Amino acid sequence: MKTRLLSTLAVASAVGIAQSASIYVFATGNNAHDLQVVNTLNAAGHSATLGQGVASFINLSVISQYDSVYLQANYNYGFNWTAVQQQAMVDYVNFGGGLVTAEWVLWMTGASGFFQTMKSVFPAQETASWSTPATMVYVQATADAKMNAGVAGSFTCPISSIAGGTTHVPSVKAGATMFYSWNGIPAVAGWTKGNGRVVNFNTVNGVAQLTDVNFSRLLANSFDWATSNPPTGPGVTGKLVFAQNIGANPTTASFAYFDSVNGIGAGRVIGTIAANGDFTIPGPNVPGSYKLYVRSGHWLRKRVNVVTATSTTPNIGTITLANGDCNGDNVIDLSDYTIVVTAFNGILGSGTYDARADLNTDNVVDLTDYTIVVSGFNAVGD
Ligand SMILES: [Ca+2]
Ligand SMILES: [Ca+2]
Repeated sequence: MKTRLLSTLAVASAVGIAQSASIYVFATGNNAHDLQVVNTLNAAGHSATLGQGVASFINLSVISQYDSVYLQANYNYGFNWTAVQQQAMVDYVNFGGGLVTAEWVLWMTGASGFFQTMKSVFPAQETASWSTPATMVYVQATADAKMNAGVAGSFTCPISSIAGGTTHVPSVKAGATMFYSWNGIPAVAGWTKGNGRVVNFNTVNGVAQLTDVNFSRLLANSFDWATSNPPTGPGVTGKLVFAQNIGANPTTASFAYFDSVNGIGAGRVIGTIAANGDFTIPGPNVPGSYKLYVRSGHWLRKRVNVVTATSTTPNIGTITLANGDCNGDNVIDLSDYTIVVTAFNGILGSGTYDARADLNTDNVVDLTDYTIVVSGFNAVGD
């Protein structure tokens, strides 16, 4: 672990990346492209993981363990997520996750009417207008230490085409920042939403672009920017109880602080959870009253009120998390029921076993797991 950490730091230091983000990369189905993306981000000092296909469901319990998500719709622009699934991504951002998008996300929003729930977190205006320029001249529009690090103030980049190449984003939304422009319109836009940050690119970010030294650095920088700096003040200590679990507990949970008065995000932490549920996490840099949201695995999110201190770490006691949210969208409903039924009688290592359905972690999906979903049916997390 130490060797890996040191080598990661050395790489990060060499290219000047301020922090190393853990990034969940949605798979496009084009392996050469996906590998190029992962390699590009890792070479810049990040830790990128190739995840599930972009058209399939968002598993919030998985992605909430990552600092940032890369949503690529370049090779697959015919799908839409349900409103509940989109809301899960909105929540992920509001609770501190970073989101970076490549085209055709804004185009799907503007031309196909997709992502109508999720678009509230996009800093760029959606559009149906596009073209296929062979190259684009990126011009720095707003100075930002993280976005600009190692990137020329103006550079010409070959633009990939995947059934087209570039959307003509009309403008950024009020409160958003245009970091780079192309012919005066937004090429890279970003803003802060809740505890999280979102960046929209107006291009498909294919292999030709990723082999350009300035563009590959800009894409890596966007994750550096989108990944919120975790708070470093004194936080809280406590114990998590994972309801109806008889096996090993999750080893991590995500915690997000929101100001209890104005509701503004005050930092997100991925905390380490001891085998007995004990945890100690850092807190907002300004001590005070906060709403603290906790979630982990297939347990619903829970909100508790906490008061952080100047130099001590108050014990907030026991937080019990409700079980049964197999697909991690913070609701226990028919989707979760179906996951359990589909995996029923599955034993660890057998064909039908699905860890998401093994709610009590005893390596078998049976009546106990079924009962957990049924008894919690229609429950919604905080
Ligand atoms: Ca669910
Ligand atoms: Ca079980």
